[in-house]
Amino acid sequence: MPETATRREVLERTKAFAPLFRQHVPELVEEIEGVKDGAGISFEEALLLASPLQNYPQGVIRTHPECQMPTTIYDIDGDGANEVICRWYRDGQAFIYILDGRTGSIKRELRWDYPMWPEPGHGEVGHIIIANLRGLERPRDLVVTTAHAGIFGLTDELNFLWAHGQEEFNDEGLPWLCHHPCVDDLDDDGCEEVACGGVLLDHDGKVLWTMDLWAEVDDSHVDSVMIGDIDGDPSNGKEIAFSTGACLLNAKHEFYWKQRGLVLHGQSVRLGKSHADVPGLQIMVLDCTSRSPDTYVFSAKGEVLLKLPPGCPEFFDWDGDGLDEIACHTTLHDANGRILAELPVEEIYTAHGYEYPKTSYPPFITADVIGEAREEVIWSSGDLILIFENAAPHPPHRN
Ligand SMILES: [Ca+2]
Ligand SMILES: [Ca+2]
Ligand SMILES: [Ca+2]
Ligand SMILES: [Ca+2]
Repeated sequence: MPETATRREVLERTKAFAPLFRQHVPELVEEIEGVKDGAGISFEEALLLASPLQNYPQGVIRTHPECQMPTTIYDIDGDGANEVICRWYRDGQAFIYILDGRTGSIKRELRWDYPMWPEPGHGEVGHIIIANLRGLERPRDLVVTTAHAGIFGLTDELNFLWAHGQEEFNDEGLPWLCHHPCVDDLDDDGCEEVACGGVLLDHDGKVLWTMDLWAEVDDSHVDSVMIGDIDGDPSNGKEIAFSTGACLLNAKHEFYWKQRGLVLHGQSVRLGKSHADVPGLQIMVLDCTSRSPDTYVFSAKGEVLLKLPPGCPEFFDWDGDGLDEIACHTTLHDANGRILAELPVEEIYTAHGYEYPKTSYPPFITADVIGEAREEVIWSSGDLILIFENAAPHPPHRN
């Protein structure tokens, strides 16, 4: 294969992951070594072969799970260029649109008659999530939520696979509401399930279970859900983290732990790897409703690893070492809570005559947008977008 600059760069970046693989998943390293020897390729090339990036090609941005706009960017038709998939309005009527990312022209549209909450233009709590409901070679489905009105599975051609309205669950007397659901394949059949708080939906929309959230977490709904092999033990499957009550459960809705005493109506549950020496992933939750609200980082066993002042939280790799730092609103922290940087977001917005985005949900995302392994912080309000990069000198390439 020709050694293009991009190929060299990709392989160079992959080298940074090799030590992490050796440290945290040695059993996979053995398999990768086998692939490497069998195929006569380098360790880094074999690592890339095994990478989930195969399903989500470079350049794909999956929308921030707590984004307040029902919008996402993804190459849903697989032609190599990203589409913008959004719920938007034409002459007062809502539509789901698939737009050409290069020109904004409409590729597909679906009239959307399901009620919104709150009213359009007033900070909708809704989502469009890329999913693989049909078990295709790559994700080509959508899960659309309207928060308090329903949840819907759609194909890439905007045909309905299934739909659930709130009434279906309310009739059972069980709350299901979830502002920010999450999709993942919990039973390893190649199709993704949808976790939306007190309900788990199978890929075909069938209700797998419901739970009484008042009984379990003393609340009407779970704002935010994330799924992953959080405890780092693949033998017991993937785990589900709830923001409300800050708790961890398995796919059979058996709870491992709850931190209800610390976190009441938690927001923005996030998963990351900030502590190299703590098994599994770390779980971050913003508690915004206690008398003394804080942001907590928990271990997969529910131990408090870090307590930070309240702020919309996100794990991200600010220094490019493969472990996460923490963005807590405009303050960036290391894994021990030390402040790395304060982003002058309000000052810049004010200086340019823009309103500073004060929302209870993250008005920023983090991503490697300049292509050098470290991740940037991107704030957006109106038509002003701010990208903050780490001002420290770029680290030398690692071997
Ligand atoms: Ca495309
Ligand atoms: Ca499945
Ligand atoms: Ca597990
Ligand atoms: Ca880092």
